[in-house]
Amino acid sequence: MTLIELVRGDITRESVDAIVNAANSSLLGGGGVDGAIHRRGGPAILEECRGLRASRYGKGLATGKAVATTAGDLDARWVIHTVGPVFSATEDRSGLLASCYRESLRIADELGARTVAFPAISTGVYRYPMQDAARIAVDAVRAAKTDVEEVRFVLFDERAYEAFAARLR
Ligand code: AR6
Repeated sequence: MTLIELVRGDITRESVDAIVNAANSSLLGGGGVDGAIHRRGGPAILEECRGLRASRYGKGLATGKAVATTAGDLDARWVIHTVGPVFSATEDRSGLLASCYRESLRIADELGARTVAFPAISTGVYRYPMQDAARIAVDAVRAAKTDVEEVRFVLFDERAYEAFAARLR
């Protein structure tokens, strides 16, 4: 059984084995939580991401997939980068969003991570509606077969926190 916790705050301040990053397929950084993780984690993360682009992900990391790097100066051992879907009003991309959570936990299992912090993937720049994203996130983690003992959703604002809390109840 995986314990699910909710906290309001900045994911870059969390002490966990792995922090999940809402990245983009370039793996080379961006705004939002991605920018915050690279800023606080320092250049070692970007350096490893560049290496991954050069070796395994020449075309970028596909939507719904995940890959790990060092966490640099963050209080974690790894950052797991995953690429959420851009929200579409005409196409159901919930499966891709669920895949981000599932794949991140699979990578966490490979690493031996027992505590993992997630942001609300795709709910910022990628515009996924918060209530839908919260339902997909909570349900995906609940359904996952994983050795991760604790999943912490780290929600940046009250609206995100309330949406996740409502789904968890
Ligand atoms: N801690 C926790 N949550 C945060 C933080 C933080 N420090 N900063 C923002 N959030 P976003 P996306 C919340 O835009 O929608 C980037 O440019 C934010 O309020 O970071 O998946 C990437 O490079 C929102 O609820 O990610 C991609 O190009 C949630 O994190 C693109 O944005 C996700 O917002 C990915 O877009």
